[in-house]
Amino acid sequence: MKLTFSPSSPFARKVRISAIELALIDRIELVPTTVAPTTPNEKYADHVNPLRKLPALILDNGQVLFDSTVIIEYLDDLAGGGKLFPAKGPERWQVKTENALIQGMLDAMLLARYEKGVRPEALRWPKWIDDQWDRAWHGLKYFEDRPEILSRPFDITQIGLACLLGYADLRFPDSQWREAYPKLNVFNEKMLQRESVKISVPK
Ligand SMILES: N[C@@H](CCC(=O)N[C@@H](CS)C(=O)NCC(=O)O)C(=O)O
Repeated sequence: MKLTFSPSSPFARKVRISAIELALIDRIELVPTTVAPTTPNEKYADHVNPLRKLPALILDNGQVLFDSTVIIEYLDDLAGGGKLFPAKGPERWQVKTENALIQGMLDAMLLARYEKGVRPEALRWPKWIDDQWDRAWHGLKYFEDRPEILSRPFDITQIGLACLLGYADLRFPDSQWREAYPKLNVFNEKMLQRESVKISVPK
């Protein structure tokens, strides 16, 4: 299998950590890929993902899976199922909801980052950047207020949160999330002790 990948992408990092934790990483070739708003990679759009986003997983039979959540559910199935996403019951829907929240927070952070880093300076709208960041900030509060999520056995929510906090450090180094959310700080330090999380910190 091939995974379109960039070391700074929190979505690709989620897949990489999941693959390591599920002992599937040796079956996946990481393919460095460049995609960015306003510079269309037409080949990628035509042959991999029409949305021009990474990661995408190209299976050995040529089938292409995206987005990161679909890929991780696929890998979880391949590893026997119920490992990173609970297989059934209320826990399954709770974890899927938490994953949707983290996906939305990451989308908001990426939009804020693109607005700051890609859009020409004269066209930037600070209020819109603040609004996107505010969504991520409230998402962090959701997890700070629910320490039972942070202390559960390792799952997709915890992988997603570790990737999100790593992305905050990379792209929003002045956000002071550690001061505002001390339980998330303790959680993050614990996550960084796992090999899969430690070796994938974005630089
Ligand atoms: N929902 C997607 C989001 C993926 C995504 O936004 N990836 C970013 C990289 S971190 C991307 O490819 N951006 C390029 C663009 O939006 O043009 C997923 O979970 O895989």
